[in-house]
Amino acid sequence: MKNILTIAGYDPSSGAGIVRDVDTFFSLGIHGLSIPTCTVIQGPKGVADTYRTPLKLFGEMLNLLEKGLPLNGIKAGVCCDVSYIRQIARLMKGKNIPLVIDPVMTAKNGTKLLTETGIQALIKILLPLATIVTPNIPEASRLSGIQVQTVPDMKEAARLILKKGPKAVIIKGGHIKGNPVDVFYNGTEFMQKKKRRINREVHGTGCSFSALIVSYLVLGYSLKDAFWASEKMMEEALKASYRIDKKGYFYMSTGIMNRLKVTDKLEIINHEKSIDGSTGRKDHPGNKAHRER
Ligand code: PXL
Repeated sequence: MKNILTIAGYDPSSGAGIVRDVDTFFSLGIHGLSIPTCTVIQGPKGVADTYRTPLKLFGEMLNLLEKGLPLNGIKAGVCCDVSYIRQIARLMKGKNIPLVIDPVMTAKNGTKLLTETGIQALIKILLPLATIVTPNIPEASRLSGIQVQTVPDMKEAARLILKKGPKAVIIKGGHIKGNPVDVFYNGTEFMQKKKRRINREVHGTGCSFSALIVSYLVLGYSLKDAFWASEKMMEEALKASYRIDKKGYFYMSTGIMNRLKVTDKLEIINHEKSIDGSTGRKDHPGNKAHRER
């Protein structure tokens, strides 16, 4: 079994952050480990507050993992501040495994999830260690220093971000006008994935996407194939997104996409049970459970 560690925020509604990531890892047959940098108080209507994990606790959880647990990949999401970033860099020392960074800076409603000094540290300390970094448009603008509005801007930003150290950059184009386009760049080649805009607000798409990327890398896919496979999986998962409340954001899960198959299996089991009479067939006169129903 391969192991991937996610270091990100904890969202009790399981829409984003470490729960979303771990769900993604397991759905691809990979064991998921998780360490929260913070707890983000939120539900289907968005973020209300955030509380950082005490640094001592965060460090102890990392130390526990470092003592002998083999890691095949690491994903970093919400990093909060410099001290968490330093510890992630320390964890990467001497490890030749994929590190995917989703450089989350704010929540949908504008709540800050990374400080200004945290952004500087992410650029200086984490980007040089990254296999792939997956900013959205505002994050790409911050990381590159240019105002990104169009696909040519995205390409220019990807070139600038790549110079800061990651092996590849994927800029998610959900914020551009018209239909969204995601841009991949590995230093030699650009790839673009044109997408259709869906008319629902889905929570945790960035987390799922970066968790898919690190999973496919750990499964041996090339950078380009990991990008393409993750895009395809996202398409399916978004189609299957659902509400956990009558109102508010939609949620998604690559794990829950197996739900239909599980339901099918249950139907088969129930059908077989009813044939061999073990749960009370209608035409089994001696079956007490049936008579009492
Ligand atoms: O979608 C950004 C994000 C990532 N991780 C966590 C979050 C959010 C936004 O709310 O709460 C834990």
